[in-house]
Amino acid sequence: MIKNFKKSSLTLTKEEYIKKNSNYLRGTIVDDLKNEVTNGFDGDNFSLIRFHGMYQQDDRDLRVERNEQKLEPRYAMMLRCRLPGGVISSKQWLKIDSFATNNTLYKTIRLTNRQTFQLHGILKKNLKNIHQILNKMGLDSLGTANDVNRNVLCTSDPMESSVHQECYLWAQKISNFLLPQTKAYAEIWLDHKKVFSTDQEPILGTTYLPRKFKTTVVIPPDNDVDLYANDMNFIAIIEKKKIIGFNVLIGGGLSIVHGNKKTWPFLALELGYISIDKTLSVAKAIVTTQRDWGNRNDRKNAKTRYTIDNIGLDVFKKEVETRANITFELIRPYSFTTRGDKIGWKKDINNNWSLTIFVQNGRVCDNKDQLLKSGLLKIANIHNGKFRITSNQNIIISEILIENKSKIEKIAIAYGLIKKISKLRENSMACVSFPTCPLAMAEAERMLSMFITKVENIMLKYGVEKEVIILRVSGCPNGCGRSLLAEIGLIGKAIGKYNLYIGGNRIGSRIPKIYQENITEKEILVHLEFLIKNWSIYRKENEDFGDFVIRKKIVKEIINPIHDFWS
Ligand code: SRM
Ligand code: SF4
Repeated sequence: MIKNFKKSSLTLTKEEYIKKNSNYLRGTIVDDLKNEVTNGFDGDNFSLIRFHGMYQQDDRDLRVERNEQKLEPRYAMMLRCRLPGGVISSKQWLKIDSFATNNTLYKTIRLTNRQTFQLHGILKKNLKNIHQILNKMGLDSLGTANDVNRNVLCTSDPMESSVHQECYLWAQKISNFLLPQTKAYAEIWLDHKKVFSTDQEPILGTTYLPRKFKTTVVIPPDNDVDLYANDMNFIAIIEKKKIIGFNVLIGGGLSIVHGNKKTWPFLALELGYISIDKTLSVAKAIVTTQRDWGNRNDRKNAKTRYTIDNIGLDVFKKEVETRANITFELIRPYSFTTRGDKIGWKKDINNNWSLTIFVQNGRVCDNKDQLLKSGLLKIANIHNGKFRITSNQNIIISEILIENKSKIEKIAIAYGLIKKISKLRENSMACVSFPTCPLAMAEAERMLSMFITKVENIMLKYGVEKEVIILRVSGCPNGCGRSLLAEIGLIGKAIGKYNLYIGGNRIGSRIPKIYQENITEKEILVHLEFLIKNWSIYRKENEDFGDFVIRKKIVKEIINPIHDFWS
């Protein structure tokens, strides 16, 4: 039954007109690049550059001061690279590091929880330069933002097994297959000759998707990609060490609007199993169904999960079957047991070594405790292998030849890259938030490290300091830090104030429930002390924190988020 199904009508959102009138994402970006009066982009271009992988931002720490001085906000761009599966070579890393150091305001590299990196603080005049550097290295930033399929995730380390390698190849294949076809990117940033008369978007269409769209390719039992938060997921089914097909899940997403009950987080739902040869046609069918049936009248109701709610999963599934000319088979058995990265040394399939390094909040910089940026640079200079960015904002130095192992280990130790840290810290995550994120309501990245130290002290006090708790912080309800898949999740409400959610599970298949609203960090710590103390005393053997608070009915379990999240 199709309920509340609205076809696009006269009340299309402004974004829809921007896309439609953009001439395949060109707008007047070229003119804006020539305008030296402002460091920003004008009107529609502010939105259109996102399709090319950039966001216009300003330093929020400086806003008031610059306003008082009657200066333009400190505009600069953030660029997000497209890096399906998170793989980047040492050579590429060296160039990225050099650009970050010499041409950005913050001089850091930020690993994201979608297996790529962002460079914050690029002045408009330096944008072409970075695109050309990326292009020379075989990289780009096309489609890493706005209403398209974003960077495709896969289970982190392709060198773990041959199946992991296959999985990585699928992430690349799907990313390339769903990429915008417009030549605008090449024309604007790489100075290619204008060829727009030949532009076509057979999959995305002239107005692209109604909203952002996220994809994963996953090898159980690792759920490091947090697949349940994604629009389209391919869970590998393996026979005789080969991927023979995928279970397909759709409709996950985590963002909400505080107090708006028409928004809710949602876990991806099972559509069925497909054999491997059907993968791209099913991906196309899912994306085009969402393209045609997604809500273009209200961006807060436009993601796949709302389309599914509007029309029903069965109708969505039938349409995908028709478009892909397939019938979904029954879901094949699968299960997840882990989500975090395996920090430290590991041997790979070729008997080379890999070293997974914990990166607090994904921020690659030097500070007094750790020279992470300098250390990675030094390693990149002697390392012939690859770096791999994980969905937990960490980095793997992979394919280390045995003769380089001790050299790399020495550097890693000397620069403070290998450190003993608690399981709590190892599994923590925060979004970027201040000072660059325009949507931030409260601190996230800049508060997390100290906050973790305080929670570590509580855990030590009650003798549970060796345990894992998944704790995550997001600076606003968009939930980029995936707080709504954490055992303890904080979501910013205002400066210094957060909503506290508890009761997610360790593997990321349960949404936590609100426990306290709009409280300060000090108040959160009081609540956490009470909860952790009780957990340490009354938990069953090996019972996780999230499971404990549900069993003890401290919060209600969320079974159907549409009904249970706000009730
Ligand atoms: Fe996000 C918007 C950062 C993963 C949900 N996100 C933003 C922006 C671009 C703010 C903006 O629109 O101007 C943030 C840039 C901050 C900055 O200064 O860098 C931002 N999001 C991030 C990153 C860097 C967080 C991180 O610390 O790693 C992640 C980049 C991923 C990538 O490489 O592509 C990031 N964002 C996520 C996730 C988690 C995920 O994808 O696994 C989510 C929740 C899952 C989901 O999509 O439901 C997420 N970001 C959002 C939303 C809410 C979207 C929605 O459905 O309503 C926004 C706002 C929007 O799109 O309107 C947003
Ligand atoms: Fe910005 Fe909010 Fe995303 Fe954090 S959760 S990066 S504050 S949009």
